[in-house]
Amino acid sequence: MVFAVSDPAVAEDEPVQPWQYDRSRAPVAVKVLVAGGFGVGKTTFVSSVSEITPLRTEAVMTAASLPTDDLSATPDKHTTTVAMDFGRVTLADDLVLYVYGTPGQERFWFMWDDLVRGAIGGLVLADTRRLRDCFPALDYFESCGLPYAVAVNHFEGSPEYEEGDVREALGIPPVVPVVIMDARRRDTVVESLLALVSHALDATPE
Ligand SMILES: Nc1nc2c(ncn2[C@@H]2O[C@H](COP(=O)(O)OP(=O)(O)O)[C@@H](O)[C@H]2O)c(=O)[nH]1
Ligand SMILES: [Mg+2]
Repeated sequence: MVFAVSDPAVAEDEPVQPWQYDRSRAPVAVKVLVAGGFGVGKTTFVSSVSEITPLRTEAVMTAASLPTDDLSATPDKHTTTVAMDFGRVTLADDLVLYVYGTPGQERFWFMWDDLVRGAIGGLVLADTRRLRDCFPALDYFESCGLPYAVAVNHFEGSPEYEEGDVREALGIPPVVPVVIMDARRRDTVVESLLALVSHALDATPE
């Protein structure tokens, strides 16, 4: 993080003291949420993009969750997020994002009311094989009036739909961005976050 030194008389090799920081030039930090159904790629998304070692709260899934957690689309998944994922990404010199991945399963949704506090927007991840799994996240963001965008995470072997098809299937209004991305590829993850942030800024009253 770069803070400008306000006093030009300070020699470059002298350590910067707290009272010399020009806080008006410090980057703005904003919080965004990444939501969506179980196994849609939220933890992968946060890990791909974070500049810091992401905080994860993964717990190993046991036979006890078999009746409730549908693993048919993600057979290699052995852990699940029980609280949140957390990462940080610098989108521009003056903009830092704190990215919070929500837990996917219904039994952990009570966490969302805490996670949403102070967020400027939410990104809803969608898997085209299980589109209906993102309805709870869409409903939640709509009900609390939080600006959101939809990011389709394409898994190999899943049908490849155009943005317009996904928009229609989910009933997403034209003003809401819908992007196609791959949660494992940082460049596409950054593009989705940029789409969300610019939409959230447009939606924020002056
Ligand atoms: N093929 C493929 N696998 C993915 C992709 N994104 C995530 N995965 C895998 O899908 C599984 C579930 O991902 P995870 O990030 O844990 O989902 P979460 O439950 O939403 O946090 C993991 O085994 C990931 O490695 C993707 O874009 N393509
Ligand atoms: Mg997870």
